[in-house]
Amino acid sequence: MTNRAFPPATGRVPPGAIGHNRGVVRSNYAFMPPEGVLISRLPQYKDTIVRVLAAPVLGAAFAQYVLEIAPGGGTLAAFSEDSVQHFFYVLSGEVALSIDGAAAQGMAPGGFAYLPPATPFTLRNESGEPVRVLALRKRHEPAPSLTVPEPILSHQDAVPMTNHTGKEGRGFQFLLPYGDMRFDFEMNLMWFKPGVCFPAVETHVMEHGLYMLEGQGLYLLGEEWHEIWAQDFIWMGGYCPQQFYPTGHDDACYLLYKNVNRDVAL
Ligand code: UGY
Ligand code: MN
Repeated sequence: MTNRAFPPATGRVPPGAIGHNRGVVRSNYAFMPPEGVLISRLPQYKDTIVRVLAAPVLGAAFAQYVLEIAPGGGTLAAFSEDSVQHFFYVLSGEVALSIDGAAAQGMAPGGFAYLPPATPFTLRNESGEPVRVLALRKRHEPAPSLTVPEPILSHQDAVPMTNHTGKEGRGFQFLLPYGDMRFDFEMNLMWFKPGVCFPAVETHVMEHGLYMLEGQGLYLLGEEWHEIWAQDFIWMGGYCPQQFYPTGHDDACYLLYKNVNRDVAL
């Protein structure tokens, strides 16, 4: 074999790979099934595959990723960024997070962490199994007389399920302290019984990064409906008309980023 020959085949292209794509990218929203999101790597991580879901090049004012950390992988050294907040949510496996030099603590699936700007952290996979972590970075928007929040390390099981809508079949878990004006974003677990949609199509200034965790449904973005299920990602820019209609037999749940608590920049 010369060095110009094709490497030996390791698999076949699946049917539909040429003409079928559930993914859509528009000026103020994007729908992304996982199979099309190619891998990247980052210099601050070793043995870690990074799948970038949202980035400014898409139109988003934040960045969101899935990190796939192999056993022994993760940050090479403590990492921090001035003015940038980090959020982590464990999708599968167990990861060890150290905040500001403190002893590392294990995070299981459903575990999450918020890090204010300029907070050094390490995120490492010290287990023998691969780990998947949803990560988000957002530039902090300071507001007069408000201090910067403290770090948070917790688990979704410790967060109460609420329902401010009063509508049957809805459930909300606000992973960050709801209504605390020091935070300029929310990360919310949104739960739905099958068939329970929003009371109206929403059109609002806030932006979203949506990662589907459980169940399935139909998502309205602009004027198009998309069938959505676990591991699909949606970016919704400001004023993107949106509605969710959960289908199937099981509850649906997604993790939703939303920028809040700050005035419009003019
Ligand atoms: O709070 C929200 O903006 C939420 N209802 N939007 C959404 O789930 N697309
Ligand atoms: Mn919304």
